[in-house]
Amino acid sequence: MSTIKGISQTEFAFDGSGLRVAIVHARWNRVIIDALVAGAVAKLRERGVKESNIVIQSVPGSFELPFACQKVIAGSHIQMSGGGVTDLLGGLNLGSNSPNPASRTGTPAPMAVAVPGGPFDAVIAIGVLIKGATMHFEYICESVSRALMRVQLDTGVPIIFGVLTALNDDQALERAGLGKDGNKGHNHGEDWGLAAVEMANQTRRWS
Ligand code: DLZ
Repeated sequence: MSTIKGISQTEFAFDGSGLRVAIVHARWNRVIIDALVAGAVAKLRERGVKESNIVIQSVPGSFELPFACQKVIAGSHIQMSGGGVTDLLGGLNLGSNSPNPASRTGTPAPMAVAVPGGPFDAVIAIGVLIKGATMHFEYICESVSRALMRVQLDTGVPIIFGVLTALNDDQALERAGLGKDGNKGHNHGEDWGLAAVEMANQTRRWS
């Protein structure tokens, strides 16, 4: 079925089994962030990305996303011992299927060890910016979107733009599938997971 808004499905289901994907997310507006990250991870898994090849890094706010993406692409990251989806700071609520117990309980991830990892095929940058009373929102939206574009063009690694720029809480909740009053909305994190697998595959073809 075609839609007016939102991502339309490709005829081809891209394979994620050979891919390595990083998710870099802000911690502002955490409930919404957690839902978006969980949506992205669910689609990555569905497309066959191995849990050990999904690395999650958090940063304080959306403003920090471009710098962190650049560093993550450059290869500086830490991986949880024990395998599973790697949540570097722990505390991320990925639901009852999360292989990392620390993620479910909200306690810090134990035994974080630095390991060299292979290059990332795609990075998903996730943030939730909600307009306030000042111009802060406009400045961050503008600079973050431009900088994420620059990082992907400079590095050649596709960055999926998972930054919600909402005018109010309800807009952001709806776009994370957490809408109220019978309108749950749609979790855009799922689209970002699919977009990462597609762009990673296409980048290999185009390179
Ligand atoms: C300061 C700030 C404000 C007011 N609002 C948000 C927001 O809605 N979403 C978000 O991700 N981050 C916000 N921040 C934090 C900034 O992104 C950044 O972390 C700080 O200014 C420190 O550089």
